[in-house]
Amino acid sequence: MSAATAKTTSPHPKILIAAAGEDDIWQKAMVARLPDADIVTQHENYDPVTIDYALLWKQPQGMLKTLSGLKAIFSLGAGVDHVLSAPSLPANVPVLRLEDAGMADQMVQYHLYAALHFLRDFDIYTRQQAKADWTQHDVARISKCRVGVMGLGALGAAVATAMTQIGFAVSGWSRTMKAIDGITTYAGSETLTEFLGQSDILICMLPRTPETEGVLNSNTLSQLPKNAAIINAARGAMIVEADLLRLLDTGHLRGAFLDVAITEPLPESHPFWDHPKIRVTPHIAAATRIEESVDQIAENIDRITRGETPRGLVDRKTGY
Ligand code: NDP
Ligand code: OXD
Repeated sequence: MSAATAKTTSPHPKILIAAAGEDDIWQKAMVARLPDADIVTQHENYDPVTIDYALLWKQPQGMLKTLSGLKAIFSLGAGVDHVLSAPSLPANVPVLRLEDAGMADQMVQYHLYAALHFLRDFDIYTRQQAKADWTQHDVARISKCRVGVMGLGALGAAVATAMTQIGFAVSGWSRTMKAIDGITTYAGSETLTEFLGQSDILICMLPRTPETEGVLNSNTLSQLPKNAAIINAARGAMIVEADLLRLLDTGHLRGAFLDVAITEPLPESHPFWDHPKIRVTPHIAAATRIEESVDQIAENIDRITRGETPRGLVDRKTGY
């Protein structure tokens, strides 16, 4: 048990868990971390007005409307789009997200694999294998391959740093200016064209907000260098799917490695599944690690109880 547990100052908070199919796992972990709290899942009997904290992942519609005494809402993921889009979201309750919580390492692994897929021509060799074609291609120099990371937050910054460590030439783009060792940084929409124009492999690590929805469309994707590749493990809504398909089919883009889609699970008839230039994974880039997450949540409950600002507080104006 960590020192933070011993110092817990919130004696008997009432906590509700609605975590899609994982309520019981979260409940067990939270009970172990906060043994004095009263922790229920959405399927148990509880009085909604007595709930202090809601821990949510894809909560049922209308649930938030019934929780009139909430002190905070915790997203059980890094993204908060599923919470902020709820029509019944109360206006003045703080929304908190998980920061890293074991996800950064996994995002790094996912993006290293995907970037090397393109650097080392595994997309081309996969298509060749289907035709028993033994043609060899020159091996590209990693230092000449420019990786652009959109979003330099808890996950994007870790991905960008890992890319520099294996030798890619890395730049990053964010809303406000960032300084990260070894990375050329850009900020704001006025720099987007310049940033895109020098990204041979574009990684999207943005949150879904009204500003980022559809940011990768015909216009912006055309600003990537010819033969560029895209990796998106953030949210499907950042890409206009029809525009991506068109730019792949016209040959401007070389390929796409996609962990997310506008509709998930990706429908069986979706053109992404069997497109020769697209690799699909089923939203597995980074799973929330429960142990790290319950620590973060418990520490935040402590902070709130002490009247301090919690970690991972979402700005409702920017949407992340
Ligand atoms: P953060 O909130 O820590 O970082 C977001 C970054 O995006 C920041 O650098 C921010 O800029 C930048 N950003 C936000 N809006 C804009 C904008 N309009 N223009 C330019 N930059 C912008 O998020 P995380 O790194 O923790 O997570 C990113 C996303 O990854 C999550 O929101 C989630 O959707 C997705 N995700 C996907 C998973 C998967 O398994 N597929 C798992 C976990 C997360 P600034 O630094 O200036 O604030
Ligand atoms: C998240 C996710 O946002 O898993 O954490 O997508």
